[in-house]
Amino acid sequence: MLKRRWAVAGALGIAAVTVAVVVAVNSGHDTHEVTRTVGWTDVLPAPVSAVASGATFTLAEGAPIVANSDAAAPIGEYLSRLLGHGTAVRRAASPAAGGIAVLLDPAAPEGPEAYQLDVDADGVTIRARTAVGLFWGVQTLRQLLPAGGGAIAIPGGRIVDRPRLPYRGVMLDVARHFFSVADVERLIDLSTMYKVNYLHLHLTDDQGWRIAVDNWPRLATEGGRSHVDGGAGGYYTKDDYRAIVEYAAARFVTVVPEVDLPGHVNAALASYPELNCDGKAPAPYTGINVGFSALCVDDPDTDRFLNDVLGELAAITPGPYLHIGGDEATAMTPEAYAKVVTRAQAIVSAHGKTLVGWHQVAGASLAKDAVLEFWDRSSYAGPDAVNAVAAGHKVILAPANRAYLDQKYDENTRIGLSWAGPTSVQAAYDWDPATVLSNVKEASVLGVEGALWTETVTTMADIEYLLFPRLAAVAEIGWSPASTHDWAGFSARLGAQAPRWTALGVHFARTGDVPWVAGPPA
Ligand code: TNX
Repeated sequence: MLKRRWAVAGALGIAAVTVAVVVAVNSGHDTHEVTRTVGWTDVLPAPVSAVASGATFTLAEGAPIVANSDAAAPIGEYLSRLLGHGTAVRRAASPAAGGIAVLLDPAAPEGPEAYQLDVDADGVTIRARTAVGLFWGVQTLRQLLPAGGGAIAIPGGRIVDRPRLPYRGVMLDVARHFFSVADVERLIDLSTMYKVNYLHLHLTDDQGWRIAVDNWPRLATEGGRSHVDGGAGGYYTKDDYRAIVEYAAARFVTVVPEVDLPGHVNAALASYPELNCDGKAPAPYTGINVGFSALCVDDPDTDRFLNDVLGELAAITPGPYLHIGGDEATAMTPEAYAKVVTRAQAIVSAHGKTLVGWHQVAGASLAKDAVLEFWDRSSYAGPDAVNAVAAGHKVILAPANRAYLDQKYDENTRIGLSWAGPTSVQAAYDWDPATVLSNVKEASVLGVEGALWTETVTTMADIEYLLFPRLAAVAEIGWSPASTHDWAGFSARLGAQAPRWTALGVHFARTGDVPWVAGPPA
């Protein structure tokens, strides 16, 4: 009972609540907690428009959930599971009194991911032209419910919403340390709360190869055996990978697999002597240096390797993108680099996929649809990238000083690197995709990505600690209109997530710069 009351007071605040400020110490941070009403203005990412009506809807335990089509029904089921109702989803063309309706509606707001959420005294209606729009509407509704569930008053009004940018990504490096399918699934669940719609898996690097390749089995069985600082490593079988792809797809998340080429390949070189120019396999690598390994360019084995690896990955990846890495290949000449990337591009295209590469790939000859992922700290991506953007290539922005979420929050953070940071929550939030690069306008920006490299990250709790709250900042940058940009407003919205994260057992960083809302008690 106490737990429920806290959930209500913390997440919705039915009764008038006084503001209490508690100073606590958490993982070296001085944090302050506030007790206040959470509701309509706390939706994160900030919606395009949200108008409160003053009405109130009371959602009863077991209230009916209605869906109007085959495509809407799974979203109704998803909502039903979230509410813990155990109620079967009913098929009906219009809202049921006292319930929640998820309706595919061609007259709903325009846009591939847009939705409208209405709450009035009789119930809740989410309308969208697409299933994904309904799914995002459900994520918004979740934020109007208490962290703990149960019969509750939902404030009335209307939200009309659509994303600013089509690509809002999170990257997980499973090469420096390996993470289980269950960990990846939990990351998907936590990320979709903030309307993240791409999961970029950095599957291979010097320290480990994490995806099974039938024609080159030792890549996984040998190359997957190490990680940073030694340890057992691990890899995904094709069935594991398919399970992740399927779990993601059911939540409207597209997996972008990355095989990092032509540098960052020590794990591959260590597994197959024939991939090395001198025919000798190097030892496995467990340090954290970069830039020392390279594929042997003119070797036919390298060609066979590229064909098989990219071909097999394309075959198990329903999404449009294959990421081929392309960063920090400093152990080879620019000519050799361009040759391998150009070859990889041809293979990716032959399999009907769109290439994504770290922005250095702009030095190779790319297909028209290839996407550059910008990662540097600078506000200029270099002449090759400038030309590529001028020629029409789109860019995903992962500026290291903003969106590399492996960086420490401050000097006291117990894990994390610091070459591009430290990156406070405010630093992860205070940037604009339209102006971060002097030479790239918003029309060329496909989206944004929060990248979690895992040299210092070994557990799911570590993942959560570095991504939350900062992933929510990057997600809002990608979703919300520029006009909503405001640190004070954002940090208040962010503080309102604390009871939800606590209820979900998320090991988030209670940084000192955010007014974290109290409850529910742990
Ligand atoms: C840079 S930038 C890397 C990764 C490291 C990361 C650590 C880029 C595409 N590569 O290899 O893990 O920094 O912050």
